[in-house]
Amino acid sequence: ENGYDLWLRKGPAKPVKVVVSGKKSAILDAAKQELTEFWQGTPNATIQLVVKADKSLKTDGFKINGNVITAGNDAGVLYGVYDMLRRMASGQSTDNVLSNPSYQRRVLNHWDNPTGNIEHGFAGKSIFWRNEKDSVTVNAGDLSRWKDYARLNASIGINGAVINNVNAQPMMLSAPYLKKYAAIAAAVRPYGMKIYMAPNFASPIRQGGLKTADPLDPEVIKYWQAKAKEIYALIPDFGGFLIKANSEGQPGPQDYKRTHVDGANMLADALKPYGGIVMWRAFVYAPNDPDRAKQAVQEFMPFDGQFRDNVIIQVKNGPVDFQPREPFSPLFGAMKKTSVMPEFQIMQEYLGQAKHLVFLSTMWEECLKSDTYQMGAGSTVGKVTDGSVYPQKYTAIAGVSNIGLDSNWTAHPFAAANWYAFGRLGWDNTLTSAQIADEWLKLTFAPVTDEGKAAMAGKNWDAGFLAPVKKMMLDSREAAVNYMMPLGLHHQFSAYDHYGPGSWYAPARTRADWTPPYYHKADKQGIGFNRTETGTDAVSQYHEPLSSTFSSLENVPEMYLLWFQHVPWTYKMKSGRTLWDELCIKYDTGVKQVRQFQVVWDMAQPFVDKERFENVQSRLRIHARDAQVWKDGSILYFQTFSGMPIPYEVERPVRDLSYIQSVAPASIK
Ligand code: BDP
Repeated sequence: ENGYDLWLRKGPAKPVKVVVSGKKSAILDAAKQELTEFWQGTPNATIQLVVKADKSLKTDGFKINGNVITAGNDAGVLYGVYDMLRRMASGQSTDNVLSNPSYQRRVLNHWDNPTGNIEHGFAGKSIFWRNEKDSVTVNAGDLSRWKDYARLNASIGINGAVINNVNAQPMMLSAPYLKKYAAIAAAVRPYGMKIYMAPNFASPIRQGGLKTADPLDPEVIKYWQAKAKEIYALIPDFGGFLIKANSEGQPGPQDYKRTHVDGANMLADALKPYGGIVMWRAFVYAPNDPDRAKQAVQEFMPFDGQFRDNVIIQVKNGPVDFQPREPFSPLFGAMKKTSVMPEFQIMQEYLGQAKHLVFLSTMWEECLKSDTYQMGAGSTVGKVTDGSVYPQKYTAIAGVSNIGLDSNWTAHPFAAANWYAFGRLGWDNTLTSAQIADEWLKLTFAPVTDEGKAAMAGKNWDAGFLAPVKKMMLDSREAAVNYMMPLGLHHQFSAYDHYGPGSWYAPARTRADWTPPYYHKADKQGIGFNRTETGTDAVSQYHEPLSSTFSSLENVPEMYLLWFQHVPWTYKMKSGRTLWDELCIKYDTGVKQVRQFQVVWDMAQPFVDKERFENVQSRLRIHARDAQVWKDGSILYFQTFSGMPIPYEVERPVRDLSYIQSVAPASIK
């Protein structure tokens, strides 16, 4: 197995009859074809696919009752088909199923550049672009790859993709590129997917030749209206724009003394006649502010209620930047009159990239289930973004993709579980990670061919493979937190590659908020970022009871301790140990967990094909080595402040701090 089929692997199909009641369409044809190619149920069964209005169904929702799948729209039928096949393959019932999506728009964000490189892409080049400039071409290989991409997405409910980087190039709005967007849109349309674009805010100047990109300038307004018209003539179901404005050097309305509202509403007005939306990112922060974590709320709250109804503010799960652990962004609980959507990062930029085995579902589940207390207890991040706490005309969720041209799409075979989990949580934000891991493992590794099944005869797949590997997945993100940045530490990476440890990294003339010491604030007394009222008071951006809990040294959950507090090295933790001892033990625990993952995987060998087994095994070796570097480097560096001995139950460092510092920031390979 080269891994290309991911969770859509198939054995020889059993014969099945499919009866469709609905107007003929490409999507219904796709639904029928998937059933015919994948059917493993009773031979010669008749499956009915029915499109009809049903008040209990939202757009894309479906019902399954025995052999009948009903939905209000064609895409709903397709999702129902995939769900039926998944249920049959993972041993779940297909009776009385009623399933509606949590979010209307379930969108991948590709950070793909027109050069073909992907920003923090770890699985090869872009599947969409390859540095073609003025003659943008499409070949048969592209078409089949895009079709498979769309199928994989549709099978987990993803119905949209922004196919270029948020650090955007103006050429994306040029005629040859628009033609390619149209070709990609056509390839994914039969699977219910829409294409979106991340345009550069300065495109009126850099692509259109105007003197300004001021959103209130009449020529600029005309430019965007004309672009919208041009795009929709080519792509009638174009989804809309995603904008990174005035952030990390990207242009935006503030360059013209205008506001986020001015910029977002102008674009929203241009897209409105065609039903398009604007996803405006809240990831904005300035180097001169004492606390980066506070800035999104400061910048956006004054505008609550002023955005058009086709604007959604896209908010990263945490207030800083996709760290191994952050508390949820307070912006989720703040806005009440503006649509807000979560942005997760599927690519493991800060979580070991394609080298570490880290199942991110538990992290997203933690975020979605966090209570914001926006309208009292129970206002979880999931509920304040899916329209159930306050009405939003549009609801959406975004995931930064980890997909590239590698033959198995995501390089690390287990990274595909993160793509899968994003889709499943976008469909149902109350799912548990345990269920998602269970499904993914069954679909990805259970034997499907006759030879595969024969090879597994007499072996106990559930006990020998499923249970231990699932546990490994569910523990893997906490392990990464432990060996990288436990107890609420964050952004401790070497330089910009965001892979290895670098708590010491602070070269002259680098923005403070791009260096780890800004975040750990270690000194002789202790460690941690004081965000209580005696510090930056970021705690006040959370509703009660959270603000008091996070301000209290006794009550703050220990997993967020050093995020919110500067704590003495000798402080007594709940375990009875000092903070210093506890910190050392956390790092060490993380390393031990990864060593155990190696054992689990080696024991799983009889159940896995050679190619995927060896792929994962060799990545786990790198994972274990680098986890140890994280532990050694971090403990030895922080020891220069605490001056305290490493507790005896912790494995002695095997590398010198000076060695680790000399190879970072080039990253420890
Ligand atoms: C950071 C990445 C940077 C992205 C930025 C963003 O390091 O490459 O451009 O996020 O989300 O995590 O815009």
